[in-house]
Amino acid sequence: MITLYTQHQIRTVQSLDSLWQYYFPTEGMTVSPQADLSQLNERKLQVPGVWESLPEYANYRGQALAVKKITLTKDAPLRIVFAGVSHTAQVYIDGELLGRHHNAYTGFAFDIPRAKAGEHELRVHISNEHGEGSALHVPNDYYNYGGISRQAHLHLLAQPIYIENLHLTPGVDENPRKVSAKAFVKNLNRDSVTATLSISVCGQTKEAQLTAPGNGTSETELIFELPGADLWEPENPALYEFHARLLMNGEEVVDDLIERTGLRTVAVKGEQVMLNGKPIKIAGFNRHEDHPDFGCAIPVAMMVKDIELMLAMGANSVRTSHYPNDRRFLDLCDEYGLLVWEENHARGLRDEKFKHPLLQEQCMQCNEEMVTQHYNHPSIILWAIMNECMSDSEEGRILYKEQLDQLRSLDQSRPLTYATFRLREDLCQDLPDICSWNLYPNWYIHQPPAEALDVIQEYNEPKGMKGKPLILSEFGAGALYGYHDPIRRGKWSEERQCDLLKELFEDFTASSRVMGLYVWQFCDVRVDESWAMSRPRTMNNKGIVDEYRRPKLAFSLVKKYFDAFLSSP
Ligand code: ADA
Repeated sequence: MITLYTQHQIRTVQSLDSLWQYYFPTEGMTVSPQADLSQLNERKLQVPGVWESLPEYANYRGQALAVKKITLTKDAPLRIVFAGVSHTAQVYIDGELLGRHHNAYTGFAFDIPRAKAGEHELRVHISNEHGEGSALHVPNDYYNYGGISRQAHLHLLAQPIYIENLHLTPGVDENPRKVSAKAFVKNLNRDSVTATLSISVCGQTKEAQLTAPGNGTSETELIFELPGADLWEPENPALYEFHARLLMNGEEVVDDLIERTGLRTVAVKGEQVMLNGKPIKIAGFNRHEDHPDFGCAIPVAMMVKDIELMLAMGANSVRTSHYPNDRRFLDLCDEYGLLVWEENHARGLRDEKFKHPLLQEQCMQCNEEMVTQHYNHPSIILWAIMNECMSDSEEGRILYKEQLDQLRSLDQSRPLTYATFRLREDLCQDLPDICSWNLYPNWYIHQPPAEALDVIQEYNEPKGMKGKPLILSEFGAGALYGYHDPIRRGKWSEERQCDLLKELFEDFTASSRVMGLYVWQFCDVRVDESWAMSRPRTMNNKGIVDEYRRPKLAFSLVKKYFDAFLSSP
């Protein structure tokens, strides 16, 4: 999908990031994709962007049409790429349906093998509704925005055959400087096509002949050894661009794709996570993609600010709670050397929500798109699924196992985990490579943090956690920015948040069993109105900075404990 670095020098790519015309229904919350636009409320909205940025649509949950005129100067095969539409899209060109996509947090694309020169209307029907069509986008402790929330591009292809993806896997023969480069070439022709794949990196070029089946995809692997290359590690996040080219008749370059990665290996060894063969400790934040001015469509400059603030607090990692993130944020993590826990889109789906008939299908699709699109980011050191869903039921175990097996089939180079809070009832601890727990002692329940940790070990070491790395994937407390209560130190005061975090850090960092810590959460975020009674301001206020990234008192406390934890053996 769409990145911060240039992915094509041969293929022509046009950004569609600009003001689009949005059309909202005058009443109710439905609008037909073929609606007469003159009967609708027309507004301008930037892409990427969300309609909640428009004052009159700040609370709008419904449907809208986003329209963009495009002009092609010649007949050409066309690929229309969306890095994310929140949360359900139907894409039309000149009134013809190209396809649908569900889920705000993964990208998608549609191919038009022979688009005609001239002006065309691109029309996207968008819904951010809650309803039976979505098992994952439900009223939740974060907000489901509406709009073309990530970038959009037009790809003008030279031929109806192109390099769809290039997966780079360091660690061949357990050598991080030995890299598998696997190219996926998609053929839009009816008949099979033979071509030459050429891949260059660090002055080396290798080629292979391939035959792409008609209306199908071929997979071609080349192996590179880069003996003089730097490894990717937080202290030196060295990155390398692999330039793949597709040649016809052995000489005419018809397409290209540049993918970037870092040479590193990640593995689990006993209770440790190993990066390039060395044990690491993890200290970081849970971060939602959320901002009061931009919703989930956070500009890159804001992403940079978030990373700088996390680093200023001594973090070396970020958890993409609770969905795959924008590739540009992952690019920044690659460049900063910030380790990433990336997870699929599922939060707190239990009981009736977990039984939703579309749950597994929508999770499996999200898993496939997450891994396929984010595969090359060296900063992603682990994949996760199903935050606080039903890992405490036999039915749930079946779905957890199916999803973890799916991830292992897609990527053998990263360990897997899931975050649970079912201290005594979890039934899946034998399934992941790493065991991860969300704990809120002394916030939701009165319990000494050390006791919670003891319960986790007592009940779960015998059930599969023994001998695996242990991450505390969430812990924290709430505070309203600017609410000070230095004497009583009542709940929601910044002082109380400091007191509770101090207790949590003291107990959790005292345990040599814990190799990873993620504070819940980096910044305050908007939540669904249905959560308002337990969420002052209709916000989740457990941020260490508020929604405008203004630091609370706990900012320096977190830094103190992160620094101590990461510098201790
Ligand atoms: C859970 C959940 C988070 C958030 C947190 C909280 O652990 O995973 O998304 O809701 O609790 O603030 O209570």
